[in-house]
Amino acid sequence: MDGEARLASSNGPLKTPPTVGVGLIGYAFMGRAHSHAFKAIQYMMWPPPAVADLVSICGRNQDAVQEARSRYGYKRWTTSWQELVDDPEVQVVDNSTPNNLHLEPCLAAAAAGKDIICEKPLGRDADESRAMLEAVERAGVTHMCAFNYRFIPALQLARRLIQDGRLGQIYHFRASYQQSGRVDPNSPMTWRFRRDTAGFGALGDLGSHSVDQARWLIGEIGSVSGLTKTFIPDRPVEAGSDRREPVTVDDAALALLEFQDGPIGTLEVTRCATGRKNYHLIEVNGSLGSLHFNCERLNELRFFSREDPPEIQGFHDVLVTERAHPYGTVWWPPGHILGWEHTFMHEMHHFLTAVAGGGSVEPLGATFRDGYRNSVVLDGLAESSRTGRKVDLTYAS
Ligand code: SOE
Repeated sequence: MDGEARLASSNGPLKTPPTVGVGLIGYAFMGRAHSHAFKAIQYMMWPPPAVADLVSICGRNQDAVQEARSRYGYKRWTTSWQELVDDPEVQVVDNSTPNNLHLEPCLAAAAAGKDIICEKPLGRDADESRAMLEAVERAGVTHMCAFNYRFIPALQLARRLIQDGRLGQIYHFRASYQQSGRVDPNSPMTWRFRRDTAGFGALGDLGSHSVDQARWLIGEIGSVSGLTKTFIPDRPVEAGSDRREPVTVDDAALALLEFQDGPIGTLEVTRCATGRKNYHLIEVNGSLGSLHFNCERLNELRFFSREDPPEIQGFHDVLVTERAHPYGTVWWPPGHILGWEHTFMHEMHHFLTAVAGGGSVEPLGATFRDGYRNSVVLDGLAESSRTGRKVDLTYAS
């Protein structure tokens, strides 16, 4: 159970939790997920480590940010992230912006002594991620890189089984993250298809999750061989337009991984797996057992154990909603399943716990060091694809 979710039961004593002032930069997809989580935590997880006081929200479009303010319930809005960072009521900066806007606000927030949660991937490359890591370490603030899949109960159970030795010696890690939301060549450009705004394509957006799971479940990655590919070279500048703009990132990436402690792994990430929605397969094989997880079946973990009697050996489907499972005591009765948004509630609960206690989010949560090391792997994979050679990874921190 080390480092795994342990929460108070919903019948805890009545207490007045402290409040923490939150400033959110970026109001779209992740801003919405984070805001919902901040607000909903106390409905189910009482007493919360801290109640998020939604102080300020920032975005570039004045009309849209004003609408988001009233919809999510922030006290004020601004179009200047610097103003949000300088706001004395803001104790925590939540950076939910596109990847090119992670660096500067995070550096400023650290310099202002604010605790920070930043969306993944941390930087557009390892240099940016390292600068952010050094800034938060210098400032001594609490920091978290928002790898929300660490907060899926089934994956926390997987980690527990691996750490308890139920899989024996680990041989293989396998991740395949497949989406198809942008398989249509006429689906328009967004920041996700530009190198200057995104850094990488599927590799950064999806691959960073897979690399994080690899590191969190198995351990540090020592070398990588990779191949990246762009299938759709240009896209309409906006929906319905005849004008097209070049895509400057990958649509898909493949990799071979060698872990420092011996296991080997494969990685496949793609935005062009027609029919797949958010299919994130994770498999681990060890000398005693195996695990299988797919994000489209978020509540389930398939487990094979050679220690089972021979006549019942086979993959068992575990519905990870029992009281004994991670987060099992705070949710609905067993079998009343959880969804994707709950991962953000678990994540924010964990982050607020660290903020309230002035501590770190590790080992359960991802720190900026995890974000930096993740970037080193992604950069190595891209370099390997360019050069056709295996890349031995070095971590400066
Ligand atoms: C992209 O479609 C995306 O939303 C990622 O940005 C998220 O990180 C991932 O969880 C789901 O897919």
